[in-house]
Amino acid sequence: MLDPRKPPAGFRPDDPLRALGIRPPGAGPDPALLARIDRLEAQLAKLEWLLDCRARVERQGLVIPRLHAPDPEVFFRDYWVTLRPVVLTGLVDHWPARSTWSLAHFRKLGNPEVELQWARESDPDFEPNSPAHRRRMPWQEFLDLLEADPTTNDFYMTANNGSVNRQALAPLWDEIGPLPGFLERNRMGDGFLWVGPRGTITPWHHDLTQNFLLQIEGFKRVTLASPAETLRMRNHRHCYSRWGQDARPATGAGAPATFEVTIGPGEILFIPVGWWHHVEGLTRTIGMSFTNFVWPNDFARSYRSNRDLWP
Ligand SMILES: O=C(O)CCC(=O)C(=O)O
Repeated sequence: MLDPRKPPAGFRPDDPLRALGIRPPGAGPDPALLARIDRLEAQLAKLEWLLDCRARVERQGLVIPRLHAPDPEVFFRDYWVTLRPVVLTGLVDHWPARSTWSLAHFRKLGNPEVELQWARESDPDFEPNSPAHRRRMPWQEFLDLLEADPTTNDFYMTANNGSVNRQALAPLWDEIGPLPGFLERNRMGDGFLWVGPRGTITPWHHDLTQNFLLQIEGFKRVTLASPAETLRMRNHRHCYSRWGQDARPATGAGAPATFEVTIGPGEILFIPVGWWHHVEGLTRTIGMSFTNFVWPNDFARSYRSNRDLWP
């Protein structure tokens, strides 16, 4: 019979601590834990080495070409599966939006309530904090702001406002597409609208999908850095970088190699998944982005790093 007042045979005073995985005082670090940390370090060093080999080769001469009206198969073979950025021209000239979209055309949509990003200049972390910067306003008021032609990063209609604006501005989606062989025709409604004044900045980040960034009006300068540069991108949290709003963040050994392209009306930049990018509006801009490719693009589902990463 077990006597509850006496310990069972073989009982050691530190047994409850062991059961909780706690080492008794004075026992020193757990050798199993040390071995695990050592293995993790070696695994991380292996991944770092593989990335660095890629970065070193890319620095020898990667270029971001411009390609006119390629066949989807050529784009797939040379860019989609090789994860190389490219500027595509001549693919969307047949879209009604290319000839109709302008502030004057937008005025004809009435005065629905739209959503934009607002008061960005007072917050250096406006992009990670984007939910707090949402603001609703009448469409015509937003167009007034754009027509005044300021140079500012304080307001911008972005993908973060997508769900509200897709409904509010639904007729615009009748004026885009199709892009057969590249984008799924029945999912063009998933596209995101980007409309802003000269001076908008989208700070350094990478997407969790492959992405087409399309310009309808105006010009954007996009600075890109390969995923192989991630260890130089100061990736402190989720998909963001401490290089933030600075397109040319550093020089010297710690600096990532960057590539600069400017896209204008009718041009599409293919931004492969994981490629870092920083985007600046050089003029007033109207654009869209798309992720509804005919090829599988659901990389976000397996992403596990939406949190703090490096200090
Ligand atoms: O056009 C912009 O300002 C940013 C676009 C972008 O970063 C994206 O589509 O991921």
